[in-house]
Amino acid sequence: MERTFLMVKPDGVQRNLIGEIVSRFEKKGFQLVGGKLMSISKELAEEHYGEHKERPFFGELVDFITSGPVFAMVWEGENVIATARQMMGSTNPKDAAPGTIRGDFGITVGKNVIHGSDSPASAEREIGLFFKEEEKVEYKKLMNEWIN
Ligand code: DAT
Ligand code: MG
Repeated sequence: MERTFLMVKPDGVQRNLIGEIVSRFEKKGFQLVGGKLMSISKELAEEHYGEHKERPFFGELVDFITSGPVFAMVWEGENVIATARQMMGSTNPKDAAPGTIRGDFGITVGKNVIHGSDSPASAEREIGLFFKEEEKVEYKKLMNEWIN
């Protein structure tokens, strides 16, 4: 079963949006595999956002993501990587459709509430960066028979 890495960013935590965001993925039918409130070190932030190292906003991005606690999560389900990206909305909240997380709760690209892996390769890499094996929980929900 496919897994993705999602993270409520520091703005989302400060604005009390953890519950709202978890609730959207729960109601969709995806399954929570791991979740934790944590602070991100500068080293982890630079590694996580490594693909953006050369971009002009890299410094700001690292400063922002380390500016307060985040809520890191692993979610599981059929096509969860692409579907979660759709539920998040476009990177810049001004282009994100209403009904998406960024469309409903964000205004500027600097503070866009949530991170989500954009491919199977990045999901595997990011889950590995943030979660130890024992922090991911295997369990069955009988409800899944009513979803799939
Ligand atoms: P996403 O988070 O949708 O995967 P991304 O990987 O292209 O987007 O960029 C990572 C984060 O960097 C994004 O969530 C917000 C920030 N960012 C992207 N483009 C930016 C820009 N032009 N100016 C400032 N911040 C930007
Ligand atoms: Mg990205």
